[in-house]
Amino acid sequence: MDKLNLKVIEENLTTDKIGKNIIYYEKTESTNVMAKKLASGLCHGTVLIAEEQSLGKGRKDNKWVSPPGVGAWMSIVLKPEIESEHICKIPVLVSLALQEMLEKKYGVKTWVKWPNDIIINNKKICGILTESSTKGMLADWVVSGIGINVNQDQKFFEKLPFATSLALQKGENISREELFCNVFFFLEKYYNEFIKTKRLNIKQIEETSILLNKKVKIFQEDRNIVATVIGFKEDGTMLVRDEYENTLNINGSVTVRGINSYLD
Ligand code: BT5
Repeated sequence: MDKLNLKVIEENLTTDKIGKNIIYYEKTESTNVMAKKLASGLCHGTVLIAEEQSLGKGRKDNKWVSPPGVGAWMSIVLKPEIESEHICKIPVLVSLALQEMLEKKYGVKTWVKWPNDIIINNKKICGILTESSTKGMLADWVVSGIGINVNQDQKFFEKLPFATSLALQKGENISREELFCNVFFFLEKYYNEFIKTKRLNIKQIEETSILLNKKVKIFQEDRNIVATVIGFKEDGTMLVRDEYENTLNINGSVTVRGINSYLD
């Protein structure tokens, strides 16, 4: 098995905070579960990395398949000094950072499937699971869980036909150490900017969205709707127009699918 070389990550790190402190597990249930347990005692920018997760988590009760040696399974502990109302912007910010990182560093055309997937060639390459805790009106900590499929081969995706890995897309194996350093760099860049302005770049969200102007199915807790995506808002929500011409504001707790399949 290809094992991560933490020394290589340390030597190539170009960030101030994110990734300076790494907690490494050969195998753990879920880096998000561990990060949430430990978050209060950890400093901003600490990253928990697992070679393998036995119970990797997606949103709600979804599972994230996380075999050893081929993925980038990580949880980043953030300690933003912001009012809790801004927390919901962080998953959007993380998706923008990862989208730009993949395009700039790996030359692959990528899209964001709001609110938490990164897409290449209509397939999911990365999922994001953000969990947080507040103290009064303020954020206490935010854990950004990121799963990137890096070096899995085609066989792995027989059971996940709507997903892919970076290696399959590039036609070559990818250095996971370099990828971690790239993730940390882009995340820190976006995070620092966000902390100054507390704003999201709507133009960028719309330009990188694979959903804009698409007719989609939206699965909410209490109902499902069919609607066309017409834009995104400064608070990280999505604007849609439903079949009755009502404009609705959708928050990130939903699942969005194409009319017939994952995307189409
Ligand atoms: C997500 O959830 O996409 C968030 C995934 C976050 C995973 C990271 S890994 C590090 C950290 N620790 C954790 O325990 N989790 C985070 P969701 O939108 O609910 O998508 C989950 C769905 O994606 C599943 O129901 C499957 O259909 C599919 N899936 C599972 N494993 C996958 C994989 N490796 N690649 C692509 N799709 C996958």
